[in-house]
Amino acid sequence: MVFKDSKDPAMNAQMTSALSHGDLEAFWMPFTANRQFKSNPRLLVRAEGMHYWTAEGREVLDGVSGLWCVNAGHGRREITEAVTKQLQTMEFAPAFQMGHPAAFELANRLSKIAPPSLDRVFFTNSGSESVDTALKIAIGYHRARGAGQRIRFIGREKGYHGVGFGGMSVGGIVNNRKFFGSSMLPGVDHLPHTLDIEHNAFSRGLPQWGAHLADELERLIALHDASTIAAVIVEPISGSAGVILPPVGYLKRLREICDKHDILLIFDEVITGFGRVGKPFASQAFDVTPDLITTAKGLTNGAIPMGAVFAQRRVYDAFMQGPENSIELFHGYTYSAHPVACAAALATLDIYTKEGLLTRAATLGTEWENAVHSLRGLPHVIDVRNYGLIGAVELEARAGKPGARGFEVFLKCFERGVMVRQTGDVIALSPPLIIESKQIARIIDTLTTVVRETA
Ligand code: PXG
Repeated sequence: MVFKDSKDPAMNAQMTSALSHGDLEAFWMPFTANRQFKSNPRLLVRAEGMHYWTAEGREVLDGVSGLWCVNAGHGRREITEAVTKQLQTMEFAPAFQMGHPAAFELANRLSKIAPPSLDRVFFTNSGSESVDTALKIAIGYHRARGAGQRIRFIGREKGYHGVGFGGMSVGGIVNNRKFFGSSMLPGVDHLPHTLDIEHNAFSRGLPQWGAHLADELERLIALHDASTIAAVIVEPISGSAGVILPPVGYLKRLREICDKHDILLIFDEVITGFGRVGKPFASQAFDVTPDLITTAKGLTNGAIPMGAVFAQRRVYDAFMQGPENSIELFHGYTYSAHPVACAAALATLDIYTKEGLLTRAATLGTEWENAVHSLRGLPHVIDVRNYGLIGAVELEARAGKPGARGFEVFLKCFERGVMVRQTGDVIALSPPLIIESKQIARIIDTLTTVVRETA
C-alpha cells in the first residue's frame, strides 16, 4: 500500500506493509504529532544490532538506542531465549506475599553493580513508576523515623521524571505544567537548571561553570525549612530536556547540602543507568552516592518493560519495624518483578557483563567526544554537549518557530537512514553501547550533511 496523499513525499517512507491509511487512526500515539505522523508514517518493522528496518525495507542506523534503552543493541538472541523459556515455564507469579526465584536473583545481581550500600531493590514497570515509587519511599522513610511532616520535594527546572503526577510535579517541563499544572502535587519547589550556553557553549564533557547553582538548594531550604522537605530529585544528566550536564562539582554540592539537612537525595538514572556514561550508573561516574536511584530502560535492554528503584540499606531498614506480619511499604504493582521481565533483565545483565558494555562508553568517550564536537562551526549550531555515549547538538531556533529546525533535521536524518532524537531544537544522540567507529562516523556524517542543508 502506497500513501498517495502524503504532503511531503520526500519525508515519507513508502508504505509496503499491509497497513492502510485508515489502519493508523485508532492508535492514539504517545508524545507524537499524530496528524503529521499519520500522513507521513515512519514504520519500523525489524531490528538487529545497530539497525532498524522500515516497512519498505530501508535500513536505519539507530543513533538513540530506540529511546535510550536498547543499550546492548537490537535482536539479542540471549534475551529472546531467556524470555521464551520463562514464558514456557511460568508466565506470571504474584509478587505480593509470594515470590519467585528470578526476582531475588535479579535483585542480588543488581545490588552487586550498584553504588555502595544501594543494595535494596524495588521493582516497577517503567521509569515513571520508578520515580513515583521513589517519592513515596522518601515520604515513608521520614514518617517511619518520626518525621512525618517532611512531605515536600525539590525538583529542578527542565527536569524530566516521567508522566505520573508525582514525576510531573517534581519535573520542570513547561508543557506538563501548562497542561496539567492544576493537578500537580502541592509543596514542590524547583532548583534552577544548569544549562548556560553563554558560559558553557561547546564544553567538552562536564562544563566548568555553574557548580554554585547547587547553592540555590540552601536558599530553598531557608524558605521552606528543612523540617518540611523529604527529598531532592534530579537527573545526574538530563536527557529529555535536551541533554543538560551537571557542572563540575555541582552534584557533590547537592549531596553535601542534603546531608547537612537530613534530606534524601534521589538520582533519576532512567537514561544514565546501565552503562550510558561509562560506569554502570552516573552516580559512580560522578562519585556521588544518592539515597535512592530510579532506573528502567536499559535494565532489560528495552525488550520487556521493567523499572527498578535502588535504595540505601538504611532507607530499607527504617521501614522494617512494627509487627512482623504488617506490610512495611504499602506500595507495589501487579507486574512488579514480573517473571518474564526478570528473565529479560538477567539475560541483559549477562550480556552487559560478558561484553563489557557497562564501561564501554568510557573507552569510546574520546572518540565520541571528538566526533560530536566536529559539528561545531556548522550553520545554526549554537552548542555541542557530550558525556559518556551521550551527545547533543543545539541548533538556533527559527524566529517565531521554536522546534521547527530541529524537527526538520530529525526527519531528514531518518530519510537518510539515521535515527536521531529531537527535543525542540536539540538533536540528541545516545547510540547502543555496541557502536563501532564506522557507525559513529556515519551518524556524524549524516548529521553534518543534513544540518548544512537545513536553512
Ligand atoms: N525519568 C527519566 C530521567 C527519563 O528520561 C522517565 C523518567 C520516564 O520513563 P518511562 O519509562 O515512564 O517513559 C524518563 C523517560 C527522550 C525520551 O527522547 C526520554 C524518555 C522517554 C522518552 C523519550 O529524551 N525518558
